[in-house]
Amino acid sequence: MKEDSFKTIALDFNLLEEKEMFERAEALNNLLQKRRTVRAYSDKSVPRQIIEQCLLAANSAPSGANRQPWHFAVVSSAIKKKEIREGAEEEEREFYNTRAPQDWLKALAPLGTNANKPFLEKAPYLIVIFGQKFMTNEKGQKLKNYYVAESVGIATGLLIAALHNAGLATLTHTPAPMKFLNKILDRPNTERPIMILVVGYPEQNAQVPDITRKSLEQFTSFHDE
Ligand code: IYR
Repeated sequence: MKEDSFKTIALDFNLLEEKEMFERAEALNNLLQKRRTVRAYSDKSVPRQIIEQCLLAANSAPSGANRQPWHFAVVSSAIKKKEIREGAEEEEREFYNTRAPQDWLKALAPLGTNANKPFLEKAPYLIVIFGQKFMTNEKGQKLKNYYVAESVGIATGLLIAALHNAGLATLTHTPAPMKFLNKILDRPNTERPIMILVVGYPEQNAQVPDITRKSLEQFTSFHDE
């Protein structure tokens, strides 16, 4: 990664016909419309090379000052997954029994979630995503990163899309607080856990909540003049 000298190379860009542009846009939309958050996983294993390709796709995300301020801890160890489940369920019990305000519990009711998180042990992979507030350069100097939450959010979105495209199901899980993840995965204090991405195949006949997505008119406005 170049630090402070500005150098350019020719952009690799293919200009497409508008018909093909629309077809591609529509095809990706159709693919992503089929993505659903899955909470019931099979324990069938997933080849690591597939996960690696999806991680490389995620790492193409734009980031503040190109610092790529993320770390993806890919967990398949049964022992570590159990520790993560225990840590998460402890926080979730607190959340559901004490911390969560009534309106929040009401908003979650249609999703049918509770403090029990068996998928954290059953799914073949947990990808724990950390944001790096600081990085160390080649000279060992500590540099502040920028737009960390935004950058990690974009990278995570690309990862979810890449995994879905590869034929895998995912679940974003965010027990709070998540500091227990630094300890289990031996990550430094300058890194903040952002979320756990559960990755695997859905259980046979998996059910998902019957939810709808907003229409284009509901979530966009076009400003043409
Ligand atoms: N972290 C909890 C609660 C939860 C919160 C939201 I916002 C969700 O969309 C779903 C769940 C849990 O995972 O159960």
